[in-house]
Amino acid sequence: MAQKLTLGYWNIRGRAQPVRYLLEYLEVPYEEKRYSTQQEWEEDYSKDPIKSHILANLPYIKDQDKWIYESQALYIYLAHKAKKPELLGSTPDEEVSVFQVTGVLEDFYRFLWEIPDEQTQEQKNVLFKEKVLKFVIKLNKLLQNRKWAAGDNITIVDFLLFEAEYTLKSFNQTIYEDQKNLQRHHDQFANLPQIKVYLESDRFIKE
Ligand SMILES: N[C@@H](CCC(=O)N[C@@H](CS)C(=O)NCC(=O)O)C(=O)O
Repeated sequence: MAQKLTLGYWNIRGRAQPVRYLLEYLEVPYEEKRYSTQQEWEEDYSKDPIKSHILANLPYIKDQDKWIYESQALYIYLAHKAKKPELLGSTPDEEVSVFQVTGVLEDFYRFLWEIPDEQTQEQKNVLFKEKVLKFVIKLNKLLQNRKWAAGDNITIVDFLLFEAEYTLKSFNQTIYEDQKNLQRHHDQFANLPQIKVYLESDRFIKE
């Protein structure tokens, strides 16, 4: 049996969540090292081998004696490991689209996380309309003539987009009433057999 790799991250969804979807989708055997406290991470961080890794960070993947850091690099590593390089884009145009949609998602998150937690829901809604909604509309329009985020085929950016859609729904329950293409993408991804099983499992962190 193939040896399990380890995904290291905090005990939250965060930046590791799209990587978790990808691991599940690819059915790569894995286990998680979930850090619950800063102290726990610092303990590993201050010891070899992590101590001597210049790029050490969370999330990471440890695959036998190989350590991979930087979340974007983890997707690339996993796509190749599972011998599915087409997930990075199967044509040059698709590959370009993957990076374009990733860029829009980075903008989306940057402005979403700027909304202060301590605001009232009404203030948050105003800021959301001013700063974030335009990226949501852009993504929704992009999906109008596309099955998946980068075109006809599923690619790594769909894993990121699904997480953004999940986050969005918890922020604004009614968002999909006007953004039907995002809803369709969300449902389509959630119904992938491996993802469906994962979302219903206790491995999935719901909040
Ligand atoms: N560019 C890095 C950013 C990683 C990052 O900011 N990690 C945060 C959690 S999301 C962290 O707590 N890292 C551990 C540390 O800074 O020691 C990536 O994409 O992986």
